[in-house]
Amino acid sequence: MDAPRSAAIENLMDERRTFVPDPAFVARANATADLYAEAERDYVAFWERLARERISWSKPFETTLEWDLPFAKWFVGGELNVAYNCLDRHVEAGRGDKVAYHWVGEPGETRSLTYADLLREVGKAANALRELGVEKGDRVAIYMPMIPELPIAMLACARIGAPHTVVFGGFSAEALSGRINDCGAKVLITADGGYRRGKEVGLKHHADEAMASTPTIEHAIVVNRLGHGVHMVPFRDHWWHDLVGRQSADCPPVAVDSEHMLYLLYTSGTTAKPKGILHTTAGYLLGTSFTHEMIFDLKPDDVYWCAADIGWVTGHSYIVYGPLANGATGVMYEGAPDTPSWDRWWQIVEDYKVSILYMAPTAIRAFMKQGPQYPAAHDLSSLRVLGSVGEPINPEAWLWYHEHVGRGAAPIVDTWWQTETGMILISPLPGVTTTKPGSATFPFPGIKADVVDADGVSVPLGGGGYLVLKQPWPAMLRGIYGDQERYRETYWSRFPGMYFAGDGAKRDEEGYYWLLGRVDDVMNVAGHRISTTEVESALVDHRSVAEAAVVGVKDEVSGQAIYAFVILKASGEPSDALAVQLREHVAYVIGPIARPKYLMFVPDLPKTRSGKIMRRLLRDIAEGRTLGDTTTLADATVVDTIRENSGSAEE
Ligand code: 7RM
Repeated sequence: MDAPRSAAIENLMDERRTFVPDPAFVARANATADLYAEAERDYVAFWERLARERISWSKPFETTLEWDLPFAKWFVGGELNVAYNCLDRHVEAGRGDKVAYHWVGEPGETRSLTYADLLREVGKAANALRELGVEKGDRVAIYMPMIPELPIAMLACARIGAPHTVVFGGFSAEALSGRINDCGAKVLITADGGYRRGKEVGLKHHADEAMASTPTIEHAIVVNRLGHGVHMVPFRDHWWHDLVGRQSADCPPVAVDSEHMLYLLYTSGTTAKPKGILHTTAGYLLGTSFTHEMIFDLKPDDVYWCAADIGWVTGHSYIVYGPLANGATGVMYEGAPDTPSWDRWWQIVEDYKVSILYMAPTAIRAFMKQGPQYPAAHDLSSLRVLGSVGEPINPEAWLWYHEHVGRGAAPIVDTWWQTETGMILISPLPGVTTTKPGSATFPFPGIKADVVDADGVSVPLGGGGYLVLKQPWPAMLRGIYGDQERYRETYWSRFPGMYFAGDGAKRDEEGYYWLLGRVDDVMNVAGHRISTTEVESALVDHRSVAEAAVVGVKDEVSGQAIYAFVILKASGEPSDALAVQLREHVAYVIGPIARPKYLMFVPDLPKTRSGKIMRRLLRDIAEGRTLGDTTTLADATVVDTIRENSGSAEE
């Protein structure tokens, strides 16, 4: 049980089930093991070949990589346009009639847009931005629900070289104005509102409140989604259907430098002000499109559905830029998975014959909680690849996804990456990689990762530590907007010469990577550094548990003690006896040191809009403090409910 002193995080779980690729899948797979060998020989030459093959350049690049740590420039000297690569070239090649998006609104209406439709709408929106005085380099803020005008607005910006910053529709006026002011956006594109859980959610009044304190905003464009009118400020506000509606569809794409800023996406630091993560053009387009094609095994006739929100980086890279650059047919859904009922997603899969489905573990666990009868009631036989992103996926959730959604046949790709990395960096390649439930498996070809101890020394296989990246990659962030010192400090100072992602990880004896959660969340129990992920997975391993979150709370004896918050499956009944049983279950599965001292049954957990559990707030609750920053919390009522019950934890 005693770990060597250098162990940064202990390795407690031992998952031994493996899934070998199906030979029929292997025979048709896009990816082959050769990719690893090619990238290993010379990663710069590897990306150079791909950039020349995959991107349509207005001017070819001269130098593949200039690496002045921590600043990378990829494909130096090249010029291109992202919207051209995502739209025009497919239409020019005769694929204008192919559907780019099947869109489903929450109330039930549908729209399908072909590549030709999208090109036309993007051209008009780009001309509208031009009319409002937006020029290459000017920033545009976007605050919208999940409607087709959202990707259209992003591509319109890309077409004229105006970087966008998308702000989640669920964020407050204050969050919106803070981001607008940080980047000095000139125009805001928004909507009157959208639909969520059967209700109308207004956006324009938040946008108005934000614009009261954003001196740089000159104009707003407003999509009419709800249709019963909102206050419009004369000369500042314009209806999308008026302004965009009257434009010509012809808007020549503006060629920009490879390193031209494509967008900013703000990540909320826990304490400090949000960081504007800066992404540029060519490397990002290459990284997202190539990983999308390989990791999801995209074929021309696939129907691909990434069920994320576009306001999250997952939507930027894997709903908009990667899939469109690949000419994919995608599904886009506006609303919640439980509206009007828990089989909404499975109905969409059946209706559109979705073949590739990409979602977050939080959604998988929510479906698990409801029970397998919902997916079982639908024809899901079209599904052939399943993806997971956003958090570690517990082995039990992985197996549930495999069995009840993938019918035991579709390979699962557990994809690790971040807003900062732009593209997936650790993932299986379907048809190549033997998977293990709960492991993101191996770094993508061309990616050099490692697990190091507190001194930055590589931890031998079988041990846990800090996940780092040791080589630049094309879609990496180019910095934090307006604060390159903070960029250096945040990502490159903990381990000199390495990018530190903030995540813990371990590798097993075969070199498989297992993500262990944020290192800030690691618990220290009597000198043992225990990851939240492993204890949570041990809880979810119990047949009654759908989801769990654990945190370390101050303890006089052990320094910290483990406090578990548990959501039961619909079939489970909370009881003192079950609480005891669950704590023993953890001790049995991974060892007595990890047995939670406290356990509380909860109906829900505090999460961000992208579904990540906010353990920081759970710590505040468990230790009886007032709550810290809650601006990114998806549903504020959840913490109140937990707080009211927190006196009743089992000990
Ligand atoms: C894509 C995204 C990044 C953080 C990251 C991790 C966690 C994401 C996985 C994962 C384990 C995964 N961008 N994370 N994917 N942990 N396995 N497959 O989520 O910027 O919003 O978050 O999310 O902690 O650092 S993000």
